[in-house]
Amino acid sequence: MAARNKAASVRIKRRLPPPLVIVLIASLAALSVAIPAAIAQGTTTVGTINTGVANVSIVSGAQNPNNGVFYSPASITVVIGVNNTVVWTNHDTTNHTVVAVDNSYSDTLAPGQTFTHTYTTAGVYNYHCTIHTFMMGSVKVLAAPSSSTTSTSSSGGIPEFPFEGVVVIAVTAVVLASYLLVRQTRRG
Ligand SMILES: [Cu+2]
Repeated sequence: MAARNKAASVRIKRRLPPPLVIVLIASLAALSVAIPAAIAQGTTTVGTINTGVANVSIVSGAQNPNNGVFYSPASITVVIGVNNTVVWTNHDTTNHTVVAVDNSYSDTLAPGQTFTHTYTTAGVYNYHCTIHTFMMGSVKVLAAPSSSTTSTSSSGGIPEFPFEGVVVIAVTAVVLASYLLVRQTRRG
């Protein structure tokens, strides 16, 4: 039994030249790295949207209705994929709130605190301070321009070509190695 197994393994060894096996294993290893990397690259492209920030200050003295300025700027325009995350910072000496008129978000800011909200749908969004009803602001959200989407995906950190190149080389190597393997086996 043991002798027959040994003979079989010798026969297999003779039929699979080591360099060919190494090429095959290396190719498969390259594929196992390149394919998940390529897939990951495809998904990170989506994740790079919504990175920019627009700032709104709750100015010093905003608690006083005669201050004239409360949220500054009171009206801002942001663009999805460019600067659609708005950060409010309370620079006054008392609490203020940022409450959407449609109640989709609300927060109370103590002096020095910030509140962050990311707008994902184009439209005009009015908000106010529920403590000081004379404090009002609005955010106009514009849809992502098609050119900004393109530049975001192409500047996604990792260039596309090397990954595609590795996949093509690895697939070619696997096919070639398999072909040589079959030819070698048939000859033996
Ligand atoms: Cu207020």
